Amino acid sequence: MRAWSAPDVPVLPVEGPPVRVHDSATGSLVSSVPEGAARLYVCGITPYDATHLGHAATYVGFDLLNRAWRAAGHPVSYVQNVTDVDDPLLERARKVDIDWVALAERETELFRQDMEALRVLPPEHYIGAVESIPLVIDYIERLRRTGSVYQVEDDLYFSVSADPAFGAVSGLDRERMVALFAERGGDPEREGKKDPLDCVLWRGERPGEPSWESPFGPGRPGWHVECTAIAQQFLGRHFDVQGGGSDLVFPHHEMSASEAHVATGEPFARAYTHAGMVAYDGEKMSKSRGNLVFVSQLRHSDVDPMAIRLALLRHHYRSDWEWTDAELWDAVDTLARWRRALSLGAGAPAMPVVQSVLAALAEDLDAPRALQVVDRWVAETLGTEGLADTSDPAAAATVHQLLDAALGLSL
Ligand code: 5CA
Ligand code: ZN
Repeated sequence: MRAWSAPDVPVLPVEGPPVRVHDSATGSLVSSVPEGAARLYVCGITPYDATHLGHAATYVGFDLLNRAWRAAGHPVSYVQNVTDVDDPLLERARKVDIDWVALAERETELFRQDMEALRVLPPEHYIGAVESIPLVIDYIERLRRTGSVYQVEDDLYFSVSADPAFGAVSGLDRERMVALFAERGGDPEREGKKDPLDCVLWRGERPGEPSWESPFGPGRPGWHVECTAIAQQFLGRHFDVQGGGSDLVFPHHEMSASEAHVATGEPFARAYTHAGMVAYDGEKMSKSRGNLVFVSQLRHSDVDPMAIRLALLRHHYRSDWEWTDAELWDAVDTLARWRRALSLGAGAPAMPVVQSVLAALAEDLDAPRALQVVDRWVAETLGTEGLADTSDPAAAATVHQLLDAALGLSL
């Protein structure tokens, strides 16, 4: 499907250092020096409600990776999916009594507008689950040939025991896996399964639900195999980073890694990278809890999208944190101050700022540290009691470019 339009990315005067990102599977920073293009898959939205700040934080986080790779001289091949058919979407459409296709289209469109406003670089391939059904069917056929698929009534299941490496992404013990599986769309209690953790590949047709023809009867794809099939189709057998929020570590990323490992005999992503959870009112912001602040709501209240982006960037992408309105207003004030400094033309030396910001971002996307560097430059440039540093005549132009290219902040 169509993604959204790309913002300009200025070319910086120097190349950034090689990028290191956190890998949940090993718990360490992985040096990603891609050969040729860097390949990134980030799990997309399930479009049944508007983009909230938790989603936005996750996509802005991976946008930093995209930008850091580009700054380091790598072209980036970026793929994102849209889970435009799945249980939560169908449930919501039923509840509010609208057509599920119309709901998915509407919310996907709103997401595009939000991403564009936040200057998130679009994926090169933006792929819906529905349009990928032929791919998913092929993938299930491929898994069937490995003997890792079995049937329970009209549904097909992937046997996690087929993958000797199952568990390697999350590193969780079984008890915890079973609990999370039940919480996050799995069915550990279902009778007839070989292992409670086996996940659905193809869900046979149910009355009142959409379905598509397949060699295994009418039905629709399971969630995990959607991302496995899309990632491998558009990025190849393996790729650099699979990303998403930390709520996707298990079962979602574990299952897609296992399916791919069984299908190809090779590892899936080189690193599994996860953003922290954004909370509001003391709990994880989530559609099911309803404690949401929407990006579109803020935009429609005339909040500068760059202030939203800055407020998100003040938190390291891996940390769990709580959204507060105070931080947003703080970001609004900060932007005004930064704009004042940038309007002066001359300022404190800019090249060390470029180097330090790129270095901070290359080291596991440390945006808070990068922003502190900019804060310091602004303070030196504005000065106190007439002690402003104006020694670099081109400082503002350089910092302007840097903010835009590396942090996605166009001021
Ligand atoms: N469609 C699937 C992925 S294939 C899905 O999880 N969709 S979602 O709409 O529920 O979430 C979209 C992305 O936002 C996921 O990466 C998810 O991990 C992330 N996310 C959801 N809630 C939060 C939150 N409160 N804080 C940070 N990220 C979040
Ligand atoms: Zn996914």
